[in-house]
Amino acid sequence: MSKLLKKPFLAITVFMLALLTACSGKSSETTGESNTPKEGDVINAKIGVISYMTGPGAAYGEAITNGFNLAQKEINEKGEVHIDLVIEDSAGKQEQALSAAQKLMSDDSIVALLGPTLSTEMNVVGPEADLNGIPIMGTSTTAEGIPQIGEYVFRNSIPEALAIPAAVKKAVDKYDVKKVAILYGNDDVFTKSGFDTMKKVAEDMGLEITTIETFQKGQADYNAQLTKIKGQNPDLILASALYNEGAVIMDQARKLGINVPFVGGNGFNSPQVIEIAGDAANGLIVATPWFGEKEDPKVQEFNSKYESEYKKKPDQFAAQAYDALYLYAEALKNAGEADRDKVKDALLEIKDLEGILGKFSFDKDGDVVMDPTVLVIEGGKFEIFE
Ligand code: 1QQ
Repeated sequence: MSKLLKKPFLAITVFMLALLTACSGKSSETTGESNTPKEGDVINAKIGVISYMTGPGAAYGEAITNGFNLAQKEINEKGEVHIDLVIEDSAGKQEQALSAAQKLMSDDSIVALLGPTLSTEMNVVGPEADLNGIPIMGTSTTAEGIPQIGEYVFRNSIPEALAIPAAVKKAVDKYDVKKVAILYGNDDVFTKSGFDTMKKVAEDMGLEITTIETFQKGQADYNAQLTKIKGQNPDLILASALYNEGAVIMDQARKLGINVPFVGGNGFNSPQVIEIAGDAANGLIVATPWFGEKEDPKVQEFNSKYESEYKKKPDQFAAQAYDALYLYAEALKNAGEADRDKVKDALLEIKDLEGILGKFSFDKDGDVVMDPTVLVIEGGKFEIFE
């Protein structure tokens, strides 16, 4: 449903409640003071964060919370909006993400939520946030259908459906690809969604799919799948995986003598892939809104602040998180107060807000509109793929 349409039943409920209150002769408590903020007032807001901070994918959550913390510091220094962050760990698990979110949304002083990290988690947290009428913004959730969960659900990460076709098309052109093998995790919302897109793109481009292989989270041995793939001699491998499985897959593939390039989705776009797989990561192609080597002064300033604060280079996940907090700060300023509904409406009104990833606007569903850049790992680092 379009986020511009208010839920009609909500309006009816509010009307009925107002009527009941009037009939019972009770009036709601008033302080006699106007709630309208005065010019120059600082808007104080508490924002809840659900992040994958411990467990095998903790590097995603670490980068994400670093991005939030850096943006928070800058925003608070500017003095128009003062943001407090309440951060909860989800450990990448649905149940933990849901209980963290429930704890945060039951606190009326929390105006909005950021996260969770994985689409798998957002699939259970998003509906709950929507039901509770609290805006929630995923900064790394890229599976199909996330913002469509409800009118309060947003994301500032580009969907797999946009990133993967861009990467596959470039790889197919460059390497004159005719045959592809597909490998994906079948127990995760994001890796499954990436697979659906990969299959569709391959079919639309008339490529031969030699085989479709699956794996599960935490799997250590991919030799069975990779041996089968090797026997069919594809020109390119499409792999939909999070970094910890993805890096091991590339390592084992190279050890088996599979030297063709890989195309991965968002999960693969992490420095952790290089850290874990070393030279075996060379030849991995991904599409992303983030390229840290860009000459853009905003990007360079972000890089140097991030590096001096956290002693490492920022990645896509840190950059998306950083921009997301600025989106909320802008929405809070325009809303004029830390009110859940007003912030939700104000997010939709944002047009071309300049971030380090580019200009942000949300479409009617709450998805961002943005062009990805295609990168390849070469010589142990991400470079523009041409
Ligand atoms: C998702 C993703 C992951 C790569 C986030 C870390 O894109 O779960 O949607």
